[in-house]
Parts: sequence; C-alpha cells; structure tokens
Amino acid sequence: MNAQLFPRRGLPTGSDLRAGYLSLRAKTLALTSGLSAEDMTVQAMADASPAKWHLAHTTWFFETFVLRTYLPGYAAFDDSYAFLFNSYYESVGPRQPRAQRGHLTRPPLADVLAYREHVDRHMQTVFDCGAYTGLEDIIRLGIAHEEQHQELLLMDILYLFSRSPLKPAYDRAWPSAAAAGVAKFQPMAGGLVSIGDADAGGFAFDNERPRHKVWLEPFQIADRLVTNGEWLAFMGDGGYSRPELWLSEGWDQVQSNAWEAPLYWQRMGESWQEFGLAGMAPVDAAAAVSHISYYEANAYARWARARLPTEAEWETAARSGRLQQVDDSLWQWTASAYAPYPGFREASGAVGEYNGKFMINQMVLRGGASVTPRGHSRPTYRNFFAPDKRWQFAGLRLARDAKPPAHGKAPEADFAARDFAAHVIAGLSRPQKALSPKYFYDAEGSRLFEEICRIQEYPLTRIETALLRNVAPQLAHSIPGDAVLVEFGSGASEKTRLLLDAVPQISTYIPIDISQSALDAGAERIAAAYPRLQVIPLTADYTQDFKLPATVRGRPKTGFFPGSTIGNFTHAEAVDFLRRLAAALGTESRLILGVDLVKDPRLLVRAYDDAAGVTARFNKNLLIRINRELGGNFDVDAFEHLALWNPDLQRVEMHLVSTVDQIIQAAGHSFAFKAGERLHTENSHKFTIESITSLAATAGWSVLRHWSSVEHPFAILELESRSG
Ligand code: AVI
Repeated sequence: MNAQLFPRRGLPTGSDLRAGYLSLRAKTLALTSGLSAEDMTVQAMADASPAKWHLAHTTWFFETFVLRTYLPGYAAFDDSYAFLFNSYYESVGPRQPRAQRGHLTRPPLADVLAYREHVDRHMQTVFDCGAYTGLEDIIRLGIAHEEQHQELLLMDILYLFSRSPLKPAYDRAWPSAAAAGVAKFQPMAGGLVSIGDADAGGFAFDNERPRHKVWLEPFQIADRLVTNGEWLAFMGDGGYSRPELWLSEGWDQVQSNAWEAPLYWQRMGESWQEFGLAGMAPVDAAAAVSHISYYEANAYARWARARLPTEAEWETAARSGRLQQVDDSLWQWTASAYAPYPGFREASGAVGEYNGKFMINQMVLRGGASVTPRGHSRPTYRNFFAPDKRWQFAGLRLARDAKPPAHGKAPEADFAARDFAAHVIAGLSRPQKALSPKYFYDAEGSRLFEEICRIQEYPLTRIETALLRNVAPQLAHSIPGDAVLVEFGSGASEKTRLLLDAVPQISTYIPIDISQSALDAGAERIAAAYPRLQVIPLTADYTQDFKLPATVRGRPKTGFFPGSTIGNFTHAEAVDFLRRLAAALGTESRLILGVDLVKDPRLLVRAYDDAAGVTARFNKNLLIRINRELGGNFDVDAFEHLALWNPDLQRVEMHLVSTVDQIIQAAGHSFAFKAGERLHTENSHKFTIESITSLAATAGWSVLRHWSSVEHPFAILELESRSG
C-alpha cells in the first residue's frame, strides 16, 4: 500500500542543482501565468501576501543569502528591494511590515520579473564557475523555501479570489479533490519509537532534527482523512453551536467570527457549495474536509469521541504504510504544539531565523497537500500554523487511545450512531446516491433477510445448505484437532450446524455479527445444541478491524463465510477483507467460502425481485431505519424497489427509485430526489471459479478445492492462507 508515499526526490545535489534551480524558478512563474498584474498586487489579509511579493521575496532569498554573500562583485538589482522583500530576517535589516505588502504597487510587476531574470542570470554564473560546492546547502534551502512559497502563492490567491464577489476560478481545470472513502482505525502498537530526520545526507529543515526517541502508548489511527460528509454530520449535530465541544479560545473564535462551516463553504439554499482553485462547486461529501482551523479539528475529534494524533504517532503511522492520503491531499493537524525537539540547534547565521523563532503558539501539521510541490514533503516534515488559521490546505485524521478510558460509558453505541449518520449524509449527498448494504441489518432487516432465504425465487441458501451437507465430511479431513471455527455474519448460524456435526474436532465456535440480536439468538441455540462446544459470540463489524479473543491465540483456525456475502463487497473491499482475515486467523488458517455463480440473468433478477415483495420490503426497510434512527421523513411508498443485472460488472444491483420530485430530511439535512432518481442500496457480485480464485489470490489465499451445484450454480471453496 502507498508505494507513492512521500516520493523521495530529495533536493538536487551537484550538477542536478542547476537543473533543479531552473525548473523551480520556471514553475513559480508558471503558477502565475493566468493572473493579471492586479491579481498579483492586492493583499486580502495580513497573513496572505500578494503573488508579486512571493515572486520577489523568493528571488530576494537567493540574492541575499547566495549572491550578495558569495558572488564577488555582485551588484544588487535595486538596493530598495532589501527593505521591500525581506520577510522576517532581523539580522538582515528592517523591512516592509508584513500586513502592508499589498501597498507595494511599485515596483510594477514588470520590474519584479526583471529582478527574477537578473538573479537567475547571476545564479547561472554561480553554477557556471563551479565554485558553489560550499553553497549547496544554502541553495538547497533556497529551493525548499521557494517550493514553500509556491504553495503559499496558491493559498493566498485562493483566499484573495474568495473575497471577490465574482468568485473567479484560479484555473477551471484544477483537479477536484479525490474521494476519501470510509476511514478505518488502524491499531498501532506504540512503544519506544524514533522520530525526526536522521541527518543522513538528505535535505531536511532544522526543525526536523535531531532524530530522537519518544514513548508511545498503543493507539489507533484512522487510515483516511475526515470527509465533508462526516463534517456535515458534525454540523447537523450542532457542532458549531455546542461550547462543550470546543476549547475556550476556539469557542471565542466561533463566536467572534460567526464560524458555522469550513472557511470556503457557502450556503446555497438547502445545500453547501465550496470555493476552490477551480471555482465554486457543490461540497463533495466523499472528499476530505478542508480549510479548517486547529480549533475546529479538535472540536470535531471531541464530537467523534476521538482525538488528533500527536506528531510522533502520525510519523510512526505514516511510516507503517497503512495510511492513505498521507501527503497528497491535505496537511493534517496534530495534537502537538510546535516546539523544538530535544537537542534542537538553530543553524548558524541569518538562516538560523528560518524555523526556530516561530516555535511558540503554533500547532504542528503533518503530511502534505495536493498543492504542495511533489517531493517537497517527507515523513519527518513539520509544518506549523497558529490554531485559528484556516486559509492553509488543512484537514484532519482521527486517532484514539487503544484502550477506552477507565471511566465513562462505552462509546461504541455512539460511534455506531454517528457512523450511520455520517454514512447516510455522505451517501445521499453524492451525485449518484448510494448507501452500503451493511446497514440493512437492523433487527427487522435481519428478520426479513431470513424470510428471503425461504422464498422460492431466492434459492441460494437452500442450494448452499444442500451442497454443504455433501461437502462437510470431506472438509472434516483437513480441519485439525482443537480447531476454532470463526464465522463471519453468522446471523442465525443454521449452516454452521452442518459443519459442527461433520467436524467434531471443532472445540470453539466464534460467531461474529454486527446485529447483536441475531447473534445472541443464534449463539444461544448453538450452545444449547452442542454442550461440549465453547461458544464465544463477538458483536463486531467484520468489515472493520476486529480482534479475536486472546484465549484462542495460537490455535488452528478455520474461517467460515457462507451465503455469498462476499458478493456484497466491492472487489477492493473483498480483497481488503480477505487480507485482514488472513491476518486475524493467523498461520495455518483455512477459509470455507460460499459464492453464488454467474447464471441466467433472468433467474438472478427474479431472486432479487420476488413476487411476494419480500426483497422490496427488505430494501425499503433501510429507509424506515433512517426514519427511526436519524429522524428521517422518507415516505417509503414514494420509492420503488428495482433489481437489475449489470453485465459489465457481473452483479445484481438493488436500487430504490424515487417516484416523484421530493425533498427528504434525514440526520439534520435535506436531500433532493428527482422523479426517477435512484438510490443505490446493494451490489451482489456473481463469480466464476476463475474470477473468485484470482480475487482470493490477490489477497494471499489459494483455493485448495471447490465444489459446485448444478441447479442454480453456487460454489463452496476451501482456501488456504498463503502466509500460513
Ligand atoms: C447477504 N447477501 C449475500 C444477500 C445477497 O444475495 O446479496 C442479501 C440479499 N439482498 C437481497 N436479497 C438478498
């Protein structure tokens, strides 16, 4: 995962330094190619500088620290520029106040461009004479510095344009943010870790050093960033109006600035729009939430019963390769104050002012953003902003302690409710509305599914049961003594009995299901029927990370995943699930998997659209659940059940089709449906032996044996974990 993690270009050395310098300078200019001289002169707030100033200041850096200092006989382009374009270097001299950079209508843009050319020409002399060996470090710092300003230039121009009533786009073709997907918490062991740059030759800023040891308690960290959809759920739950969620200073900011949403969001009737480099667009619920302050990130984390990771946790997790959106989406607020690392030493000379003197009243952000030049960041990189700043490309990633706090109620129920709300808000905000089928299974949904399994048109369960009856004695041979059977999505555990009857060496049974009611009822029945069997029910969402009880550690385990439920996953989810399964079951694990096979599409569609309408009720029950749990007002009669075969993706799809134009309220939000618009509720992928074999192989499982039925083709496969 994440081979692209921090593509480590490093900064150029030797003869590459000239090429690196030239391409850097060309790129900075290219970033301004669509801007007018007026765009480049105005300063919209004290923190943001005009583009013209960025062009000049980055040039001033090379002029001051390379040319004036080291090039014999260098004549400055204009002596007044030392005052105009010094940023904050006290040791270099006085300067134009930061908040008044927009007053610099003179020099005109043409002079600034000529200044760049002048400095570039003299830098070529430095490179030509080859006398820059001792200057490599300062040139590399100048390159890294200008890369930072490339990002600042985009941040600042976005802020400026956001203040314009015309809301001009910086670049209509600017790529939109990638979908973040649903985050999973990844467990991290913690312990004694080392963070910071090892000073082994690569470029790093002084603030990343020295590398040092930090003790981490075990923790969990989200593998993706918080999405706009989740942020909408926070807002819908009064996130900006509940002082108990906020730090005191943050709450002051909320009130004095009337914050009610991220910086660039604007309410348009019932929905939200967001201003970005491509202009105004509807808020994309699946994209990561952006342009939030530390205070907002912290309030959200509190609302989500989580916290922000410390920078040491972040760096350790980023190096594990288990995180997505590490450096290509948004900078991520951490819980760490920006302070010197133990043993920190400022560089000598004027550039010692680069980072160290800002180590107060700011918080660290880690990662990198889509606007950060590629290769600029690295896992040890420490970005920093004051906690109230919002114009930088900043989002958040949640973390939490591995163990719940000793006091207070277990947060699982709250998590489940918030997860459902966030999912519904995100799913109904998408251009093609969709919800995950895993939310079908409340008590009524589980009951309706059992009813489906008995209807004539849906023979999967009956066929699989009959097949399993024949196959179980053969499976028995390969299951070792004292085995643990782990069943995923066990529901009523009916099929399990066939295995337990045929395989007496199974001594422990762990059914795992998201629905506690179905799980308890099934587990009780099994425990009563098999008194010598140890039954350990586990209420868990097995599509997320789960842990088996420590008591079964080291014992041989067989997974059981019948019913073709794997078909309800996307292929990527199926691979992810099978991989985690191999890890959870451990070495020498086996898996017994049931999959429905591709067959006549007419039979397939009928199986998901039965004459008695049971499947339709099962599908619509999702709306009833939203009404009950999220205060929704769906009229179930204003939606029609639809099942169709998608030949390209080899799956049956279920949808709910709105029969009228309507606006629905749910989870504190409004969602417009057009007549005929579909809400996609389920995929049921169908397989061939070849397709499931190759999917399993991607996840590290090999198929040992398989058996198929002739009538309504269905297959049972026995797989072995290759790591086993
Ligand atoms: C649970 N799962 C395998 C069923 C299926 O066939 O996809 C759920 C279902 N949906 C409609 N009918 C049954």
